[in-house]
Amino acid sequence: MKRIASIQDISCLGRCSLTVALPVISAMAVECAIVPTAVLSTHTMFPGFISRDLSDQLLKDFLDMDSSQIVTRHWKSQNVTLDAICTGYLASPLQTEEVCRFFDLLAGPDTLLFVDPAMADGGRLYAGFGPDFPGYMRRVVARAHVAVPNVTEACLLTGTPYRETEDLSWWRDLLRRVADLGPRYPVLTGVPFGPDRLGVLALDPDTGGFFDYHTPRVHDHFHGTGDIFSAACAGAMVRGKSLPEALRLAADFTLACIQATCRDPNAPWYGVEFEKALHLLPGLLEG
Ligand code: PXL
Repeated sequence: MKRIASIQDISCLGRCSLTVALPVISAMAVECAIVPTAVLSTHTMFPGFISRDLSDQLLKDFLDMDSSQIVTRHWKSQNVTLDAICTGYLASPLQTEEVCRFFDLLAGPDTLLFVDPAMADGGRLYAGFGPDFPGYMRRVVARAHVAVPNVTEACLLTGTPYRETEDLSWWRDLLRRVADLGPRYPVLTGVPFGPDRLGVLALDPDTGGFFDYHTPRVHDHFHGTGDIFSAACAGAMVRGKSLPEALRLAADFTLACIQATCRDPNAPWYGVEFEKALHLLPGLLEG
């Protein structure tokens, strides 16, 4: 069985990050090993959330510590092999460096490095991040084989003023600027294609060609959908799908999760009811 290591926080309530990656990746018949970066009472949209940074468990100062206390060193000592390393929400600038060290130590020649620079949405950084954080996240993005910023994150990573526009040439320029940061395959998520469709835009730097895929837009904001998209996309890639196929599958699955969510006024906070759509994943993988 293929194995993905998912490096992101565990928010105890609010369906995002690891509580989404674990079931989605598992439903794709891929093992999901985890490196929790932080434990939060809820995701950061809830007022008053509490957060405990777990950097000590990840890699920090490993030369000074008993190596058995650090996930990365222990895995290395056990010769763990990983088909992909996926990163999401990182709790501090230090963790962006730790993740790069994790890549150095645990990525083999065929390990897919999949980076979702989960730090912002709707034109704003998530609560708790200072304005310098995108500069740190840029270094993780530079290492990625596949990087999937949403449009806000792409603007912050590239120092581009945030805009809401349906001008595709503007999004293509933004994506080229993300490519300049160094990821092999940059992908923009949450791109509007006209007033009623939303989708992804990817660039193949080898050919300069663009790929896009879009689905009907649900005019509402749901939390955690980016994490669902990333987990499904990475899962599909380790199951042998090409990047365009994986992007299509992930977009279709994310839409199915949104559509499965009742018109519940709490849905934006508690995330989408992806549990109702997990059964679709095996069929999407066969399609
Ligand atoms: O869904 C992205 C995400 C992940 N983790 C935490 C978050 C968010 C978005 O707000 O707060 C802790």
